[in-house]
Amino acid sequence: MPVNASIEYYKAEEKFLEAKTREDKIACLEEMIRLLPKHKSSENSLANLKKKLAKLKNEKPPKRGSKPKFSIKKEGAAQVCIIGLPNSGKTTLLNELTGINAEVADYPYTTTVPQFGMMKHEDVWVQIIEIPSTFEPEVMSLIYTCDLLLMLLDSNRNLETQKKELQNMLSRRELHKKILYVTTKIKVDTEKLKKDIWGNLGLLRVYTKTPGKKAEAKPIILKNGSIVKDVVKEVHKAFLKHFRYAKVWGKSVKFSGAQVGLEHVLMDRDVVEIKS
Ligand SMILES: Nc1nc2c(ncn2[C@@H]2O[C@H](COP(=O)(O)OP(=O)(O)OP(=O)(O)O)[C@@H](O)[C@H]2O)c(=O)[nH]1
Ligand SMILES: [Mg+2]
Repeated sequence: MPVNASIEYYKAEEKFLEAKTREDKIACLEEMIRLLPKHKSSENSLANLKKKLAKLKNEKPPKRGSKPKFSIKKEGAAQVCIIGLPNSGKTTLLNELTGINAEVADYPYTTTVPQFGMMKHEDVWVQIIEIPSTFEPEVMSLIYTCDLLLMLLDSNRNLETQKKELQNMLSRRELHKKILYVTTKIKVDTEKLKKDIWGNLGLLRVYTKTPGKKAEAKPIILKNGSIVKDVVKEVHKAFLKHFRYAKVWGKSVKFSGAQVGLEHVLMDRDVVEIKS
């Protein structure tokens, strides 16, 4: 944020934030550079604006019909997309959640290509993707296949307006996804957020076990509401025919090692031993 900038400067910035085409963005940036107070404390802002301008000017105007599609291979238990207005703290949060080191800067449209990394929560990995705030169709297409949206709301701006704008943008594209709202630029408890992300994915972990041995360390990931039958199918479909009963340890049973049938509903972190 430049020091002592004029109202005109902020108006130009606002226009820049709303600019849709490369040409408009270039024009707005040039205007912002012109209007920026030229003193020592705004040197950084000036350098950032110039960098951004150079980047835009170097970009070839996109050819019609030849836009690259982004496709990111799904990895881990689920895929979560981060969306928010430009400069709302998306990359900062992505870096915090996944430990990657994607570029963060105090100007909008720093991220123009989806950035992604893996978040570890307890013993599961979840893929997190930053959707660039250009909202071009080829980046928005990533949202169709993701499992959850993290919608970032910048606490320095009006929360309701941002929410509306983002929600409208999604519904215009017929993107109806489960949304977890996160307010940024205030202290965010990352561990709690990781827990909330996992909780909102609607998944559960089940550890299989063979008699006399410890449960497997790596969980099988299933949808909430899954039953013993789903675990058996996951382990080996052929076991279904020979299934007799299962022993379960964990939250879904009243006592450890309770005997249950194929229709028994499991809960997160249950241990299951299949008897056939
Ligand atoms: N004080 C503070 N600043 C933050 C926080 N999160 C982000 N910022 C700052 O906000 C600016 C933008 O952060 P980014 O993470 O690059 O935001 P972004 O949404 O990825 O931005 P674009 O990719 O350009 O759309 C940077 O100067 C960050 O340092 C936060 O929690 N607290
Ligand atoms: Mg970014």
